[in-house]
Amino acid sequence: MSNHVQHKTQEELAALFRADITTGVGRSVKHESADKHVSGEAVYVDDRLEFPNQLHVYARMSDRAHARIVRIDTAPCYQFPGVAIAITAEDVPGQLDIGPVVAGDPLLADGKVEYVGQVVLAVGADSLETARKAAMAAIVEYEDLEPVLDVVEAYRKKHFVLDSHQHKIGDSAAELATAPHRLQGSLHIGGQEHFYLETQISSVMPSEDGGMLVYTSTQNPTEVQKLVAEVLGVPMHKIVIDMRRMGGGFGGKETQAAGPACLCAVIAHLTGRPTKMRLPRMEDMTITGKRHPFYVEYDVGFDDNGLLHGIQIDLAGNCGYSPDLSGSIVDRAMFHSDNAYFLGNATINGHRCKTNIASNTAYRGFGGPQGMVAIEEIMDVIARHLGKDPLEVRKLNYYGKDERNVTHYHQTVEHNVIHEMTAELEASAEYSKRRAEIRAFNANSPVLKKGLALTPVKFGISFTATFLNQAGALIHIYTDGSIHLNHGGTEMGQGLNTKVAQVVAQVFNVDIERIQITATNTDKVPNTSPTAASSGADLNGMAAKNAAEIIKQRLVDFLVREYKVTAEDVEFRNSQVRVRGQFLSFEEVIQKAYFGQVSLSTTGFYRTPKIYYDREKAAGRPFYYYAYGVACVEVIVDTLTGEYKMLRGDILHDVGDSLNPAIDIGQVEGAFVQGMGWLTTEELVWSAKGKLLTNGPASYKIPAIADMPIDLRVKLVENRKNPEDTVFHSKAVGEPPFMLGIAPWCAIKDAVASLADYRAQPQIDAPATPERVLWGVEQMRKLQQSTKAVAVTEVEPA
Ligand code: MTE
Ligand code: QUE
Ligand code: MOS
Repeated sequence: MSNHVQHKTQEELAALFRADITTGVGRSVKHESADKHVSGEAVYVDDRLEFPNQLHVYARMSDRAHARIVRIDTAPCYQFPGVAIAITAEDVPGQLDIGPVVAGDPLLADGKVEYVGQVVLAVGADSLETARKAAMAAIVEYEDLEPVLDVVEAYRKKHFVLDSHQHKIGDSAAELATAPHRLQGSLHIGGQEHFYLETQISSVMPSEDGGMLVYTSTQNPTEVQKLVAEVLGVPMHKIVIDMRRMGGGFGGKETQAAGPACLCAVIAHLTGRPTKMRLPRMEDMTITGKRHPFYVEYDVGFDDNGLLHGIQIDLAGNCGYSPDLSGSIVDRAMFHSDNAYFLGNATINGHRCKTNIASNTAYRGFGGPQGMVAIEEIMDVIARHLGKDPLEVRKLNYYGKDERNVTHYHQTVEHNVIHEMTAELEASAEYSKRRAEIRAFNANSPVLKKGLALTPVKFGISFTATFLNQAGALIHIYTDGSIHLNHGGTEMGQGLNTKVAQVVAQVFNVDIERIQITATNTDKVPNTSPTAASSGADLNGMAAKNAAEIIKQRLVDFLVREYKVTAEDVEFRNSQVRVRGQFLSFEEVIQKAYFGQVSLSTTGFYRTPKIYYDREKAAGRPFYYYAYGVACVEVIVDTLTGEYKMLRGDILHDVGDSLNPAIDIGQVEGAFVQGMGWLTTEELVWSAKGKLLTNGPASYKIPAIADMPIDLRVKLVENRKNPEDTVFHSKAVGEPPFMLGIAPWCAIKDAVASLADYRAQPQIDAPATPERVLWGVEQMRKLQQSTKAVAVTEVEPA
């Protein structure tokens, strides 16, 4: 078995050893699946070879927002040849509820429906089309109940899915009463459809002893495993989840991939046949939750310079019909209602409003973007009120470095780099010069108006549910020196597998080609946290590093024994190993270690240090560190139609010491555009009866290539390693740059404000669709005729 090791001469090995290092972290290694993505060969769940005798599952959705179910008759379903089964809530063998944190999400409607789209029954048939026809033939009779569809109504009536929560520092009421200026206002922030290219999908194969093998597109394999076990009423060890890659997740597959998986499992259990459920786009958009829309009320006191004295913000998240992850999502909105600003005396209230729409869920930023939009609106409102450049007010209110650096949840902001980053971008984007040019342009252009905005991002990294900050990994080295790598994270396009492989390549100092990335599988690494909160690489990278270091230490110890040298004599480099004066290839070392009876397989583990949060006291250190970014965007607005075009975007983003600059730049660009889409063209519209009308790409407009800024310049901060002991001193990148997309929204309002000589902030709720921009234009034109302020109320000082 030793024959496959190619024997090189000592000179050859030494030359390889001494060559420039070409592997490991910090390099723009291409995405592990890049070639397959481009050629279309990457296998998603729906591309797998299908199991023989498979059933396709289709869900019949409620067409009522709130109703009691009077009768369900599935007999008509069976008239269609090929139908195997039609199930309702009564057919679920185990637990019906699949709520991720607290109960509230029945797998199938249980006597009542609470939104249009709620799954009432499901049919398994030998084709999707037959399953659909049969499901639509079932008889479902309802008795309508009054729905609550308006978040403000739910907020006023305290119609909540979970209790409200408060963050408090200082005395905002006293400061508000005495501040030189005080303004009150409100803002609606829209939701957002995930629009992952691959819709929710699962494929389930019954296995021995009542077990199930589940292929599913999920960010959270362990939770799907737990919920499939619960709906079947079997222990978790009977269920195996396999997840190779998602065609995008963006938070939408953190909890809501479980429904199709559980429906498939129940039908597989009842029929003994393999099952597959793939949601058509319209069904996916109707059944699953989205980013939470928010309604925000604020009361802010400040001085003549625009410095905050006191602030109260009430954040009312529109959670839809059930809690899902809304507890943590509204928390994160509260945690980010400071963005990069020292609030001083602040009271932040978070409310979780219950409405009769789909249950809103995780979406890139996890509530953080909504909190940050609120404070950015407030910065603009203050600037307009005082006739100042919004950037001046923003910079004035930035957290200080050694003072004015305690947040409203009592965490001290350390290693703040927002000042330097803002200064760098202000210079490279020529902010002042372009500000002057834009004012001159606008003065001479009656219809087309330009706007400019520079906005910061400070985003807390770590799950605020502290226990989730843990990860595991598994490494085997086979006798030919090839490495099998597995970890608890999931690949959704963000490049996590590539980064984790780079980490392992770095530890062993071997070529990345030697490392085989494998599907996330609950058999290999158990009890995983969702791949979320941007922490995939931080947590799983560290767990894999731990595993690799354990094996490497065993190899070093072995070589020390075998060659009677010291550990300092052993060096791994370029897939070779030097043992004092002698050179061995990595595979030779592995072979020798195998024959020396050294274990070449191990698990690794990581938990984030330093963090804690006391929810009772609303204080602690929920975040290990913060990631920062700044964006400067210029827009041109047609004030006759409300249409706009982003002319230029300059971005500077902080990823610490990047694990992979190419992937990180891709994340920054993609997140920025996704954030911009949220706040500009992506509008969710429901009918008066609660039916989602924007249920496909024809009516829901995500950004396309032509919506990109004409000139987009993205840079990563250089030579600024994460001061905390993160994986090779990198910083998380997945979510933070999403909030760079606030700059285009502010730039649009800047352009509109020019119509009233920047004396007032137009009330343009998010998303700033062309219609809303036109309303803003109208407000400014009216203001030109009277001096009365627009939507913001000025309160006289006491
Ligand atoms: N990038 C791509 N291409 N596809 C995705 O679905 N999800 C985002 C972000 N970037 C996503 C993405 C979200 S919501 C999160 S939390 C992070 O990736 C998760 O991955 P990470 O923790 O490994 O960065
Ligand atoms: C950011 C996140 C998540 C979060 C907190 C964050 C997240 C998530 C949870 C969560 C909380 C409690 C649970 C649970 C999950 O919290 O994605 O299972 O019991 O799932 O700050 O992204
Ligand atoms: Mo991302 S919203 O934490 O999946």
